Amino acid sequence: DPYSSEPERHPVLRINNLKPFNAEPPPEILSDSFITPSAVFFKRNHLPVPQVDPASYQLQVEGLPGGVLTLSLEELKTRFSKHTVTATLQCAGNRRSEMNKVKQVKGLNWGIAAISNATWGGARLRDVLLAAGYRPDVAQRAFHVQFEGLDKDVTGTTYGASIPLNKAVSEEGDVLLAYEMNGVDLPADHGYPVRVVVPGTVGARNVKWLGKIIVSADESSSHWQQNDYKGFSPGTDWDTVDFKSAPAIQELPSQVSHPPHQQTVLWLIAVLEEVAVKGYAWSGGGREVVRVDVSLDGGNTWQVAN
Ligand code: MTE
Ligand code: MO
Repeated sequence: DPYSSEPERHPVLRINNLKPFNAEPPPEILSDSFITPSAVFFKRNHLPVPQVDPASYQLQVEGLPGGVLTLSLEELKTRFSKHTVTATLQCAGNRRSEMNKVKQVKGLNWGIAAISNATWGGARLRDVLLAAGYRPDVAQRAFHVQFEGLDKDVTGTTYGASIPLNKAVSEEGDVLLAYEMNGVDLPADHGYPVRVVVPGTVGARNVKWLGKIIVSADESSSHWQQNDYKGFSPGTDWDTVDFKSAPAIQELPSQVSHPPHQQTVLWLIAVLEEVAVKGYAWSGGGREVVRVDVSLDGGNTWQVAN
């Protein structure tokens, strides 16, 4: 059983699938604390959790004029300054159970909590690419930065994804090669010892258990970049879908568009005549939430929350 050495998980997690492990916290936890404790942070694995020895761990960086750069964990931690970024991670499938009520779709039946916040600490991808020989003229032939995980399926194929080179090298992009989550080493489920954190970008590109970085003219050829995590018109179905016709999701599109590019999930706690409204608001692409509108009559009238 490739899943025989999976880490222990917090019993409060709501399990969506056991092998591979997929689970979300009870939604109340999200409003109880802005930072989601790592033990209950949602977990989305496509494959068994790999066991990585930190002493022999190597990160390879390929595709730049400097040739292949190989970094140990120690080198990643000491050669590059440590940055911390607080960022929300959301799975593209978050709230699929609501989508399923409108039209049945494939994929894990997530509730509203396949989304969590953490403070991530690590080296900037930008700094590592510069050390590997990135120069602005590279951008004339390479457009993507591919990531390969160390998690493998039975055929040996690893999880992979890519992001645009622009995002990877942007000073405001805040893309991290994170080795810390909420102040301590990454937990096994979240990519120990190193994962990519791409703030504002769909969860799928935040590759865990990072083994290789490839700067390339092409997007990742992985199944999850090419034949999954894409958006289509409602008339499209699985028998006729042409995956090549749609771009890979990067910034996550809103799933409920009131207003566009934002989504708000609220739950109610009624105490006598007073109603406390709790919930979360999220905005993709690293943009801020500008307003939260609340309707208590099914959307006829709205009030702006303070
Ligand atoms: N990275 C690897 N190596 N393997 C994976 O299965 N899943 C991706 C992404 N990175 C995945 C991965 C998906 S779809 C999501 S939503 C996030 O990791 C989930 O990150 P988390 O488990 O830390 O919440
Ligand atoms: Mo995801």
